[in-house]
Amino acid sequence: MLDISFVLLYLNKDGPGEGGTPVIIPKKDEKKMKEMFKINEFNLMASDMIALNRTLPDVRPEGCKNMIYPNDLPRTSVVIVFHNEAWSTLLRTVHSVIDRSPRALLEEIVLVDDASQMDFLKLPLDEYVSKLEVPVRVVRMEQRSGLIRARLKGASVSTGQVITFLDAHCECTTGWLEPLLARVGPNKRTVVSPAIDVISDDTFAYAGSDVQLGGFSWNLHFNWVPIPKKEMERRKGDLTLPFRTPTMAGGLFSIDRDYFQEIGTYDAGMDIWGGENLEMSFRIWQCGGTLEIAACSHVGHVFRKAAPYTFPGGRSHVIHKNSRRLVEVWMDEFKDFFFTVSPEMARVDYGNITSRLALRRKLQCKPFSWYLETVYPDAIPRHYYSLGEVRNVDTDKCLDTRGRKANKKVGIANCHGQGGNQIFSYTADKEIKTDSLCLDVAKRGGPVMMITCHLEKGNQMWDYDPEKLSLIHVATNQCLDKARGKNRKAPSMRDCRHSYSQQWLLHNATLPEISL
Ligand code: LR7
Ligand code: MN
Repeated sequence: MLDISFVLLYLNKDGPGEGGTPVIIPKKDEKKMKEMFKINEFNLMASDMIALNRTLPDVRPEGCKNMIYPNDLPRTSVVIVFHNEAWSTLLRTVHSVIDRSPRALLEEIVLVDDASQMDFLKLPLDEYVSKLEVPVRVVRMEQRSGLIRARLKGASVSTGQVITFLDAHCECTTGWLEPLLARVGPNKRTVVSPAIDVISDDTFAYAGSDVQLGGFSWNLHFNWVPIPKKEMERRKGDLTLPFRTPTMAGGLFSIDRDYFQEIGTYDAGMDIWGGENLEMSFRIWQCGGTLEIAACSHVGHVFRKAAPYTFPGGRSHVIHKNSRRLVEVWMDEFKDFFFTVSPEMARVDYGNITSRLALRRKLQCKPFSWYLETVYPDAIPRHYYSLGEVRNVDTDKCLDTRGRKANKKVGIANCHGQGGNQIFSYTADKEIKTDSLCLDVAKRGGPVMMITCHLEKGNQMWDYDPEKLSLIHVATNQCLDKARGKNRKAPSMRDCRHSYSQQWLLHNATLPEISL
């Protein structure tokens, strides 16, 4: 790992990946490349070829580049937790922090090794960082603890007035730190994330991206959502202002040290990975804080398609447990909604949450209904006629998203009772909605597409007749029908005949007061 080529590459400004350009691996090395990819679930061979201090493009909005910041910004500790991270990505994160942060603002870097197994992350790491010009401390978890408890450890040994968390495969660009500290400094209850750019897991190319906000899906995973009109208007065209965001991705943010304590740090009962980002987002908003994205701060992150590490206890168990804890503590009467979508979550053993409930009482936090009304109105339908599977009377099969995203046909599959892809809501706005997608028919005879809900009725408006059990698409005046002809895996649209094949059972009609 520490061979001489690293040192040479470190000096080569025309080298691979400079300026954020993609690294192309020669054909002859492809086999080796694929082998190495499995170690971290990113192109380790490419990463290892790139200098630890490579140059990057300046992707900030124009107005950010000449911004003047106050000279009394608070100092920050940067806390980076890792488990079995690659040398090159970890150290490139560290170098990008050191090279692109004003020395006066950087208290220290704290690396928390969450019981990694690779030898190069032991003594060689200690030795390497001891020679850097900024104090870098390495602390080690005695046993695999997960990123949540590792961050708690890092925070507890750090000393800066602000704590800035980063994932272990990031690259900070010019001017990344000042916009974060400039928000947290004067507003102790404001927690700020940078705009997160994409470092390709295949080529390590750096791609600047426009700001998107944080949201969450019905199964309680973080997702990106477009900026709503209201937030755009509040900014009056100024692209340099920070955005308020309903949630944060979780890995990259700055928080005032005292506020981190006051607001209840993290839920230490959460394991390994997942849920802590949404938990902290709800907690901040519901308990009187503000969550923002600083549009002038750009940090890249290697987005991976899979986790390279183990989840002791099983991935799905861990994630359901963490999610269940946040649902129980923060979501009040809305928890049933999430249990319908993820029945497994409703069955998982989630441990003791007494101290988190006590925290919520102590801080006198607002209800989840307030969050949904004020912060994130589009998260889930607050009024709906039904939520659950949509089952065809003739075939006994269910509507199913088949895991497909926007602008694809909705499918049909055997009903499985496991929630997820078979959960649809017939809403008070007369949409058949699954997550942020609505069933949409553009012409007579179909197809039935899943399109981002637009709340403008039109092609997304359906009448349900609870006696005839028919779902009538208003614009075409046709009925949703079973799969027919060549296409056995998608529902069809036919003139209404009220046959069994056009009858659909909507489940879990929880709000009968909504008249049809
Ligand atoms: O057991 C573990 N111990 C750890 O120390 C598991 C992970 N980790 C470390 C890991 O080495 C990494 O540095 O924790 C960090 C985050 O793990 P990743 O990189 O595997 O997670 P991710 O980038 O896929 O996931 C996002 O969601 C997580 C939910 O728990 C965390 O909040 C991550 O920090 C978060 N990453 C980001 O927000 C970066 C932007 C990605 C997006 C969207
Ligand atoms: Mn990550």
